[in-house]
Amino acid sequence: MPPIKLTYFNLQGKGETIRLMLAVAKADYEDNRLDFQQWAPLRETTPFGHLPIMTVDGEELAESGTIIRFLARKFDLAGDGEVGFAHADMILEHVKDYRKEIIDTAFTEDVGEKQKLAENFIKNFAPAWLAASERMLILRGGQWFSSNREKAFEGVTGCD
Ligand SMILES: N[C@@H](CCC(=O)N[C@@H](CS)C(=O)NCC(=O)O)C(=O)O
Repeated sequence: MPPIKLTYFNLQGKGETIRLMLAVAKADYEDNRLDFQQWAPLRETTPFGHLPIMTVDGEELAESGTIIRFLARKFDLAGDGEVGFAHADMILEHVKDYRKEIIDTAFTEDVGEKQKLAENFIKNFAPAWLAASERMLILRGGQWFSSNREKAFEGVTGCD
């Protein structure tokens, strides 16, 4: 049995960054994808009633940010030193802001409100978010958001 088991839904959502990190690290892991029927009885057994959860050597971890930071440290993807780690972590938090805008828009039911949110996203939020990301990337040398070092990404094309 692989030493790492990731449990999430069969979608990208909050699981995909974790899957990508495990792919980059070439880690042996079980990609346990649940449908909502399978999830219902499991919900109360999880630490915070949410997915993703990840089991590592029998230890159960919850919270996507925690799992991402754990894997970053475990597989040396966290950047160089404390400052390199903080630079990588800044981008994780920045991406969370982006996801939140999209999710809030996608799950808004009122069509007029959804339209307003989508327009604001396209006209204001996304350009500002991208400009800030670009500024940050240039500040760090133009290739990596943290530590400017080559990693073994060859052959990693993402997850299905
Ligand atoms: N703060 C948590 C939130 C996790 C979360 O919202 N998970 C959603 C899927 S993305 C979930 O488990 N939904 C099912 C439910 O709440 O029953 C994290 O970042 O891991």
